[in-house]
Amino acid sequence: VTPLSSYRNEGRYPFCPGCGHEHILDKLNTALVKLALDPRQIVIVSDIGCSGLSDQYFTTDAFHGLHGRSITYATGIKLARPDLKVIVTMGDGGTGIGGAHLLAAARRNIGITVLVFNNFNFGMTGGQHSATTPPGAVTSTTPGGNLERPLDLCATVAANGAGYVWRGTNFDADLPDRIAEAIQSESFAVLDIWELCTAYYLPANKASKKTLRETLDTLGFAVGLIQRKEFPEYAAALRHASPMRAPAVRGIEARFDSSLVAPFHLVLAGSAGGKVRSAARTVAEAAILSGLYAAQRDDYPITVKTGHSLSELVMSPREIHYSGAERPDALLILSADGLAKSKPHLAAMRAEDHVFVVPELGELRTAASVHVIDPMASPVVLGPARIALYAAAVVVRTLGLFALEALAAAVTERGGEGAQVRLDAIRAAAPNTRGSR
Ligand SMILES: Cc1ncc(C[n+]2csc(CCOP(=O)(O)OP(=O)(O)O)c2C)c(N)n1
Ligand code: SF4
Ligand SMILES: [Mg+2]
Repeated sequence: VTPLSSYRNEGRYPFCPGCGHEHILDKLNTALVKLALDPRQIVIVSDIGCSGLSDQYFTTDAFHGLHGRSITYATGIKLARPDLKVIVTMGDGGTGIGGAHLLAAARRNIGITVLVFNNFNFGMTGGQHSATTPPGAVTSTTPGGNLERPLDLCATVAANGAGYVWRGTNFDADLPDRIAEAIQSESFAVLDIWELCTAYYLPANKASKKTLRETLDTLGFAVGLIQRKEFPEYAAALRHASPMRAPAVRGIEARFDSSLVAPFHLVLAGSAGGKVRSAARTVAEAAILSGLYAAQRDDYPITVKTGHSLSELVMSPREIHYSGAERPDALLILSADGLAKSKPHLAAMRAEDHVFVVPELGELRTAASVHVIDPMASPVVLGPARIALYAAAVVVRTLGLFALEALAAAVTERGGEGAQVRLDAIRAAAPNTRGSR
């Protein structure tokens, strides 16, 4: 891989002027440039809050989830792919809300790096005090001055087994080197980086670079490299101790052909209960059986039994490094829920793209060419749960993505209950199929 001069993308940071988050991210970038890692080997897992906005400004992979839970996602990623460098960006609020996860990660010494953007308050929600707010500090929830003792993050994780622990401020010249060191170490690495929220904390407390140091001294909190020890790293230890615990991967061997020469993006959009995701999975497996790479990304509401169900599929003769399909080559819309959810996809489509719809959505307006699929015209009667697979098979056949036999083979190989009904749905999509309804 050619060394990169930056791991930042074109995006401008959204932070308030002077916010310490911006300095830390620039220093993270310097550290990454210094390490010259392949960006595909790096995952930035962001927490929630202003610090949680960080991942989108980098050309690395990323994951963004719930407040205080970033360490859990990062742990999962590291366990699945120990070869990756996993970096968490989280606020002090996240360390309080996700305190138990911080402790668990330290006890396991899981090999991820956590950068704590410690600005002593919940920046994003209006400057409420957090687990690290210094005594006496004025915040929107401690108008008379904070009465709680701040959490000594570093002492806590160090006592509980973290291999690399450092504390300093965003003003420290050696911060890029320490971040690089932490990423390189095969340990749970925590950098508690003190900085200032210029919107809330700084005006209420007249804080500065100098007062950060004074507060550290007054509290007696250790500064600099606090711990560097070689404890066993959890992901490696787990693989060593019980190799069988790695998830079993069912290999799919290619035995059909595909004429695809470029990545093809297919989106299936329908409703909960419509077996949209399983139809997409069958198409993805058939693509792999046809010698292609395939990636599937699903979207459905937390209330899984109601609302939309949407799958974005990428099928490609080349390795896939991005699994989204913002502008589909083909979009299959199976219901009004699917239509509502796929509006942004539809808006991005052009004349050379294809939209497939069920008859009730036939009036749809789009720049792409519209094909109507009528499940009632299928030569075999399709239960509601098989319409998505039938329609997906019609799309595959109409666009000549690969042979319908590959779809049938995907169903047969997976097997299980209902395989015969799924095979019938696929066969019904063949051009000359005759049957009685
Ligand atoms: C479980 C949960 N509780 C509360 C919130 C609301 N919330 C959003 S951002 C935020 C504060 C973030 O503070 P911090 O983690 O310190 O990040 P900062 O904004 O200071 O960078 C809170 C409480 C939430 N999103 N999730
Ligand atoms: S509110 Fe505070 S933490 Fe958020 S961007 Fe503004 S200065 Fe930074
Ligand atoms: Mg904060």
